[in-house]
Amino acid sequence: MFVSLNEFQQEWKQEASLTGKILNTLTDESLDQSVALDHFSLGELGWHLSQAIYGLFSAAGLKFEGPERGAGVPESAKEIADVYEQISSNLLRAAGEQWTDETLKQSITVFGRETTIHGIMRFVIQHQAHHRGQMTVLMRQAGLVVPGVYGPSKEEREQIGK
Ligand code: NI
Repeated sequence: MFVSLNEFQQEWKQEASLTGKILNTLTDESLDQSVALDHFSLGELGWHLSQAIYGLFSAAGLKFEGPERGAGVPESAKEIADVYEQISSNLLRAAGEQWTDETLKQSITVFGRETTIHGIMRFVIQHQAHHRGQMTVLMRQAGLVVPGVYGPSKEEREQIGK
């Protein structure tokens, strides 16, 4: 549970930089990689992270600029990474301006589910980590070198072992 806004902002910065590591490793050619035809592709998952940040925090009452309305998944990996970085910093700024430590305890209903502002913060972080995990598998299938997230990746471990 986040008891202070600063605590969330610090954790978000760390998590966003981990997500940035993943998104900045994607290539345009890798975006179509998926486990099976009717599953999310790597590009869709990357784009979904920005949409989820915007969708969930907007539903929680935060006013900030998100991805363009109705915009489809960009064909450029760089654009997916750039939009994520922009939305992530918009989120941090808006939360700092519009919310206080007190706000975090407010009860809210988001998509029919009763929660609190701090509950949404935790949910968005966990949701993002969940999809990042899926993405690293698809990245390996696409032949990309996977960066470590909460610990070294296979490639990084091999590098250390040398
Ligand atoms: Ni999701």
